[in-house]
Amino acid sequence: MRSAKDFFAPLAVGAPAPAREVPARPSRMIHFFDPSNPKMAAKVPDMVGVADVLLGNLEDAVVADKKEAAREGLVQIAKDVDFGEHTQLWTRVNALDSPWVLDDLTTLVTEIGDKLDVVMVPKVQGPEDIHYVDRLLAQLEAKGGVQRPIMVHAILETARGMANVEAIAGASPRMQGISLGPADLAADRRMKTTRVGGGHPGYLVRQDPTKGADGIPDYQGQRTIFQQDLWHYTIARMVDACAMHGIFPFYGPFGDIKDVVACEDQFRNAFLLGCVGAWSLHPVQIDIAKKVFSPSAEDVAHAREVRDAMPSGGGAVMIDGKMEDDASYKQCMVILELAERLSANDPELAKLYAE
Ligand code: 1VU
Ligand code: MG
Repeated sequence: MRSAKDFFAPLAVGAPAPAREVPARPSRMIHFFDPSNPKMAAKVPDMVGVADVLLGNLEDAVVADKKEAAREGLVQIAKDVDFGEHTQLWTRVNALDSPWVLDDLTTLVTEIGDKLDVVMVPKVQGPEDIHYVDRLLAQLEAKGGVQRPIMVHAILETARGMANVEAIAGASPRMQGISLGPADLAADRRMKTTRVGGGHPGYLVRQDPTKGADGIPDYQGQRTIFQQDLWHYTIARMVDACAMHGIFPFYGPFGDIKDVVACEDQFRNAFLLGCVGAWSLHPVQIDIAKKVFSPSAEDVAHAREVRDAMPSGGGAVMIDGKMEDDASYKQCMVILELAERLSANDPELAKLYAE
């Protein structure tokens, strides 16, 4: 492990100094597009200012004989498009054991390094994977004359990665965040769901049987079932790992594109547990994420009421029959800080949250 005093030293001569704080830019949705798909690529300029993050995906979902076209397509898009102040450009490179990743990183950092905000690394197994990418990025930044450090985002999609999630989150000052990758993680853990994220009707708790007049339980009678959340433990642990290292947790993909209702539910569960955003795989999921990961006007109004009732941030007061104190004040400040950050970029939200 690096000494604490060296943690923020550049890992290559000529590389920019690592960031001391993770840039807290709105990232409610990480919108995936395949840069080798001409229809998707053509839509990118119109998505600037609409999506918080546009991610040129080079890994899974891009077939092997399109890998180079996707890489070159992303270079072209990054050179041609002005992403403005409010939309970040990210990429997801191929896995570290693949034949493509070295060329992905070399080409992207040296050609468009100054336009890339974050590199998403799939199938991260442990801090050693982040250390490898960290050093390589520093060497490439130095080679390409990149002026600001490129951040790193890990996907949590292996059992070993899960077991190492705290070490991954703290592995480098480049760490921007972690996303849950439910499909690869399910496969790696040998879970028996074939869905890309979301719930499963078989993962449930059933109401106890009612007893008949004879006192015998009626096992065949009507019993309510309650579907449970397959991802609760994983998301909660990821959120803790990210919070303890001051980086951002994200829910990943929701594959049932047509089921916008369940997608909203899954995103909201993640939001309530502490995630700042989710992936959008199709344009229809952008607005779902925007809605879910922006606090509601009611929550913002309530948070302001609590803040105003406790100007010193402490004590205990009653508001609408409920006790509020230092701890609920802090919860309210989380909502207000998020609302402020989002509305600084979005005039519609600013209007919605106006006092
Ligand atoms: O109207 P047009 O025909 O010009 O365009 C289509 C389509 O090309 C376009 N579109 C998109 N544009 C930008 N970004 C996108 N992600 C995107 N998806 C579609 O919108 C128009 C309407 O599309 P559609 O409703 O007919 O949808 P398609 O059948 O064309 O595409 C659906 C899929 C799901 C295949 C497509 O959205 C897609 O490939 N999304 C990205 C998938 C991805 O990145 N997967 C990897 C991340 S998930 C993971 O790694 C773990 C599972
Ligand atoms: Mg994956």
